[in-house]
Amino acid sequence: MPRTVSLKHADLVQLLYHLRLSRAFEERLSVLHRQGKVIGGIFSGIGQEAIMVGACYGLRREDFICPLHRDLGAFLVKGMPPKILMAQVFGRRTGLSKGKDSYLHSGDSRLGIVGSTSMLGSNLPVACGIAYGFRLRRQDHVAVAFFGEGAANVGDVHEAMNFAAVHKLAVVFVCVNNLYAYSTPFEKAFAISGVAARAQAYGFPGVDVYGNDLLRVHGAMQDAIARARRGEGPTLVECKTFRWHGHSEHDKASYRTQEEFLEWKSRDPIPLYERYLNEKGLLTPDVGRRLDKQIEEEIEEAVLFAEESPWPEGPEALEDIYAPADGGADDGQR
Ligand SMILES: Cc1ncc(C[n+]2csc(CCOP(=O)(O)OP(=O)(O)O)c2C)c(N)n1
Repeated sequence: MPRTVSLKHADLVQLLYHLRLSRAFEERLSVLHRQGKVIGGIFSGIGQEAIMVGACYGLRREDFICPLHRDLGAFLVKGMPPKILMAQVFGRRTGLSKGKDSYLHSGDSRLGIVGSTSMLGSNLPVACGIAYGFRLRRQDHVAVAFFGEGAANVGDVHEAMNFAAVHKLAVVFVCVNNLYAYSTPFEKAFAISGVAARAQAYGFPGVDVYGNDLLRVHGAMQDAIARARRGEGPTLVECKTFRWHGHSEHDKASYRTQEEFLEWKSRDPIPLYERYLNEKGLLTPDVGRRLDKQIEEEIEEAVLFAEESPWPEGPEALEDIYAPADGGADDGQR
């Protein structure tokens, strides 16, 4: 059971801002995708926001996150400006990869964000490498790697967990268990009831939290992060949740029942957290309106910025492919 989180009132409200920003950003993306304005696929994390916000809120700039395809909220909480992220999905030159790809395959080393490859699970060994670097430089920063329960059965994941355990690396492995890997239900891919139980076999703690409860996720993550900073090694935090949309926006998710979908929709992480804030008297109508207005403006500005941004020129595809040979300035984006 995670310890009780003690956060200042301003932080508690800021957490709601991040939940609502992630939701609003992804809802807008869904519409933009249907309008044909977005390049490539969109892998919506709507319904899972409490995990990204709870895990990343409070991380240092120097800490690194290694998110996967559904973890857009993590980019925003780690400090990625919405307009840069929007330009990325529009495939524009002002986006993260300057138009080389779309969606979440790019990161920004200045913000501590590593873009993912398409190979599920390949981000976990990368997180181990980053944490090993922290060890060599005697820094108490942490690396947080996200993966789905589908990715959990890939060999890279096992290798990374074993390596992190043996070397007591400052890594937190966050398994976003949304019960389906594309159309494969959890019970068709696992003979156990959860992924967290595996941690014991590697030799570090595994924690199972309800992923729609922001404060529970944040509490479990704060414990795991503190342990990592103390040099005591990795933790596996499994967060059970459900994705509301299909695997990607073209997928109608007909492999799930309507009852299951409605049941999980009624467990929306945002009203759950809002009820908590209300009970504490922190979510007055004024605060709610101010947050909504701010988010609406930020998203409008982001869409406008993306739409007005230039497309990349062909030869630019060959720029920024390798690290500068002279060790010179690196703008951090890949
Ligand atoms: C190694 C590997 N195997 C298969 C795929 C194809 N693939 C992409 S996403 C996906 C489902 C992933 O499910 P999960 O890891 O649970 O994450 P979720 O999409 O549910 O967030 C699959 C099978 C891939 N990209 N990489």
